[in-house]
Amino acid sequence: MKKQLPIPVSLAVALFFALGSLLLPCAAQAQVVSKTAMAGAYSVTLKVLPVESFRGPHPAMTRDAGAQPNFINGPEHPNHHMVVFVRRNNKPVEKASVAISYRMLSPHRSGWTKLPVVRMHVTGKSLATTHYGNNLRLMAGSYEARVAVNGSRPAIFHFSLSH
Ligand SMILES: [Cu+2]
Repeated sequence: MKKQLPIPVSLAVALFFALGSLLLPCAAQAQVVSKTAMAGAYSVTLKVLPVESFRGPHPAMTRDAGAQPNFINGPEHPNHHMVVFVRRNNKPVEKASVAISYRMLSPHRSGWTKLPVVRMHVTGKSLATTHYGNNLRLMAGSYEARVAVNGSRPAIFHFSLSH
């Protein structure tokens, strides 16, 4: 019987690269918003990241206080992790009362939504990684977010998501 291995292998390699080039733009778009603004005396860095896990064998996030997380596969089907890192005098603030609200500006304007704010840190890291926010579902569009810390004047952010 004739050996036909070389052709299927080269086909598989070609397919691998063809699929890879299809998947690559998606991976490159694992889009991250990171913006910093002042809320009174506090420096606030807003990040909008891919959704994060709070439970399961290797949760990325450890909840310390505040609201309950919107779990992956929960009723909201969250697709993003919107959080703020708070600093004062260039030091992370590990305990603060943080209020986050947001609205879509386009493609259509929505009312303000309050994000239930979880205080969390990165699992396995120190409390210096403390941040505040939650998983949530956001569609593509442009948004405004307001973040107040310990009753400060809010920091105001604008950001866009392509997916
Ligand atoms: Cu987090």
